Amino acid sequence: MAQVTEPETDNLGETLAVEAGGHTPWREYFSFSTDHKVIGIQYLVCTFIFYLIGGALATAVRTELATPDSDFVSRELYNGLFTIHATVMIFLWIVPAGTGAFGNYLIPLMIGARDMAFPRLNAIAFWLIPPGGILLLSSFFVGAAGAGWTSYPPLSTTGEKAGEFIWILSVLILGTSSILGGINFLTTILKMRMPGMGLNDMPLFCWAMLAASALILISTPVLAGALILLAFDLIAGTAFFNPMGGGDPVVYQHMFWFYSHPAVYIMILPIFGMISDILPVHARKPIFGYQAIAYSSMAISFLGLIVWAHHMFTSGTPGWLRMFFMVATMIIAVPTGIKVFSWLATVWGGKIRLNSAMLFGLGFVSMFVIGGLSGIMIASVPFDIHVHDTYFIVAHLHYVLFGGSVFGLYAGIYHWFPKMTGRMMNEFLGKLHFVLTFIGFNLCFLPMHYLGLQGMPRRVAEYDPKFATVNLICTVGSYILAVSTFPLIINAVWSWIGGAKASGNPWDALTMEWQTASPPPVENFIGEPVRLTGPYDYGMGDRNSGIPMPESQANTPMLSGGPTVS
Ligand code: HEM
Ligand SMILES: [Cu+2]
Repeated sequence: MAQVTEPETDNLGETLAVEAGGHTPWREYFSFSTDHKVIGIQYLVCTFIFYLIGGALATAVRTELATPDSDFVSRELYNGLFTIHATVMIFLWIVPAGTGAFGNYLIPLMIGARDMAFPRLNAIAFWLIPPGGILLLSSFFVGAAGAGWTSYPPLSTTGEKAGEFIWILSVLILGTSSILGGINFLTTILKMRMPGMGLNDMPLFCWAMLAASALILISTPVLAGALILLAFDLIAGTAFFNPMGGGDPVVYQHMFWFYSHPAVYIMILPIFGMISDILPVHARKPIFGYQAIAYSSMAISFLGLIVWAHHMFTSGTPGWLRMFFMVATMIIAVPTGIKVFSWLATVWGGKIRLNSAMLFGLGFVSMFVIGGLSGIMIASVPFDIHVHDTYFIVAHLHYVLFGGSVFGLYAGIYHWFPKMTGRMMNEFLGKLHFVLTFIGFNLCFLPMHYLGLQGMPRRVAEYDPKFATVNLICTVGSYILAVSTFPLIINAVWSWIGGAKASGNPWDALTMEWQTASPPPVENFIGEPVRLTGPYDYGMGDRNSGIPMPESQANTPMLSGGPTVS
């Protein structure tokens, strides 16, 4: 359990909270703790380690692609590398880091609760991750699965059987973890809010987690079903997906994408929520369009469930059905656009603090817009048929998953690090991290749009020499991207040990997690948490100053209704 640290006196208003708050001893992070804050940090550190492994695999993939010949690794190993790279990045980094790490750490604090609704279930959900991940990586020793992270039959059922089976098992374990987490978030948000906090008084991150959790509960079991049937086909000789025995491989694709399209929103919705909470703080302005952002999360969640077959335009889907999925997919641009314009209106004219958190937040918005635009392009059937299975798709998915998700996760790390550790991060290293990431990322993935339009296929270890120069540029970009993680790692370790002490509320933010000590005491708040303002009432005291209410006003509870949108 957390220990009491030396009392601090530098922050007058907080002495009480700081005295009772405390730093968690190291061994606590290696124990089966049920404290949501410990579990959140366990998730963050553990998934970050997997991210580094996934990144190393990506670097190997790009090294192979630096030249047109297959000279760095064998073709089989290449298939294993990009398959495990993609699986690690999705199931062991973005999904668990967005939901498990930030969801766990922030949700109870933001709604004024003492912990998650089911603390032990929470610990179980986390402790499925390390074994699931290690199992997945161990598949390299038996010949890793090489059918891509989609694992379509018949390729997946006729290739490397042991590796494929391990892949199925580990994804099932990781999916189970995600479902257990989803149940917990849904219950916590709906049942554990502090007295007087309605749904419309919650920070937008909570709304986003509500939408993401609903998606997890509806769609992940379908993936589990598909994988179990696939496992039977693989090892027991059944023919659910094998036409020779009366099965249909396209059924697998339907089941797979019924999960995996929503999975994109399971990854991105928590990030949307984080950005909606980060931008107003560092722009010193109320969020623009609170309700529009909140409800657009729900709309995205619903629409996300009915568009899966846009991944199957070339799978013999009949024309009339393709029209439905094309239109439904394009409609998702509406709620997404609402969010983007609300963010722009939020920062517009604000007193912007261009610190690392804000740089990554703004970087997220711009990179995500590029990914969104190429998304609308490939939603259109004729264009998709043209670029299907080319590098255009690889470019698009990385703009969404790296530009959209990883930039947002980075913003979240810089923003909430002081809360989690009680220490400030170094701004110089943070900015260096941003610049390297931004350059490396765009150098690596922007040219892939061109490669795709020119017809370079994805998932190949060798390619036409006419693509050599552009591929070399991409590979250089990927090395810069790999280097870019060092300033972050150095910064995080160094700041955690010896960074400047953070006050309870170093950013002058208004959401509940900043109204307690950094790091928060064991049960989050000393006494009953009190909500003094809405989550985004910046500048209510003096509209022109762009700073939150003066201390005198902040102590008088002044807001009982929803957040003010002005
Ligand atoms: C969190 C970040 C990332 C995610 C979620 C991610 C996800 C994916 C996914 C899903 C694929 C599969 C595409 C397919 O099946 O054809 C893939 C492939 C690939 N990734 Fe990543 N990736 C990430 C980061 C990176 C980075 C940093 C690099 C480069 C350094 C990279 C390089 C590649 C390459 C070159 C392929 C193509 C493999 C091929 O088609 O042969 N990825 N990635
Ligand atoms: Cu999709």
